Amino acid sequence: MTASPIPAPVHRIAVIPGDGIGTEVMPEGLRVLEAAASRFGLDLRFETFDFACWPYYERHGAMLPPDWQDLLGGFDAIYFGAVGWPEKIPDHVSLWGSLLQFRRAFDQYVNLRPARLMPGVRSPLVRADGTPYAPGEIDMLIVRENTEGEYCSIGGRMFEGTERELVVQETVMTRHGVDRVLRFAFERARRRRGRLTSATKSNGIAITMPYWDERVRAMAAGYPDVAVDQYHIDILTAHFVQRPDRFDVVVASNLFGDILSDLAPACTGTIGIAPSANLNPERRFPSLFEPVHGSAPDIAGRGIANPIGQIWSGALMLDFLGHRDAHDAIVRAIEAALAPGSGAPRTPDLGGRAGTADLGRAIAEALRA
Ligand code: GGG
Repeated sequence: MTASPIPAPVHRIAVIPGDGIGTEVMPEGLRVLEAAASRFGLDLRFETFDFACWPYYERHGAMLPPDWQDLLGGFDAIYFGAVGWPEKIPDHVSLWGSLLQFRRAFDQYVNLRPARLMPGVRSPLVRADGTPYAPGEIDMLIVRENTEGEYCSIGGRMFEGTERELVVQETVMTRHGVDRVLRFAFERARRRRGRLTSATKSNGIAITMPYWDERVRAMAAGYPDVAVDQYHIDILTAHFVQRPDRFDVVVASNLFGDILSDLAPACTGTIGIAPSANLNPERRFPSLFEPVHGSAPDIAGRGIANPIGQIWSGALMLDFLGHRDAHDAIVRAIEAALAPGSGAPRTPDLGGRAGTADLGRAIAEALRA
């Protein structure tokens, strides 16, 4: 008797392209995920939703339907493009009406944002002696706290339109919230090169930030194998530019993590390739995977956006779903397409003139090869 093959586990994935170039890079992300599914025998079931974008807002007066939590809560993962179309909706309305709701409701408290200098991509930075960085020499992982901190939206306005106009907004840090993201970052540092850098501004923001610093020191006691640096955010941004190769895992609050995770991929050539994973590490809720870049209204509609941030985010999603081999193969396919002399098309941010779909197709082909 021959044993029947064990069926691949089904992964249900909610697809939300969103706004602007999100709708252009998403098809390339899906193209590569489908190529990975066929190569590794994965059963990925995609369902696309048309909310979390300005056309939906124009029709319904809200970014999301009232039952969005029920709709999305049963998926294994959410694959997201970009949100924001300031010409139509104020950015804080679109962001708070969609992405930030997902992060909070699904307790995606870790935002993981790798930045690595890839072969064939030129860093705008050079060493003090003028030599360029080689591929892999800049390789950091930004761990951004993703559900509290400066993004709490607690506050308000008074006496609007008068001379007494007043606005106030709070930062909230909880011991539970800070410790869990720090623990995640220390664990990652232990599995990488054993160095963790923490960013605050505790001389100026003298209540919440020293608290974060204290929790870093308390957590460090349990990780004697991890070397810890603590910097003020201002000088840290200077070090990112002057010595980006010094950093391994960098952990920061919601706002500082957001800023550093745009700066880090800029140090590695282009934000167009930067991926991110909004994780609920306990897997009680779906995690969300999206490029670091936003909807980029300045280039939207021209078909020239770099799809690699979206594609690499798909690789992070497969890794989180238990398919490390598929993740590694996608990253290798990205590297093969980018490699000097590969002949693969390059989008304008990479110095070429190719379109989004040209590069997406080249990566899908490299994955099949
Ligand atoms: N794909 C990411 C995206 O659309 N980002 C828009 C944005 O402004 N995000 C701010 C944030 O991540 O806090």
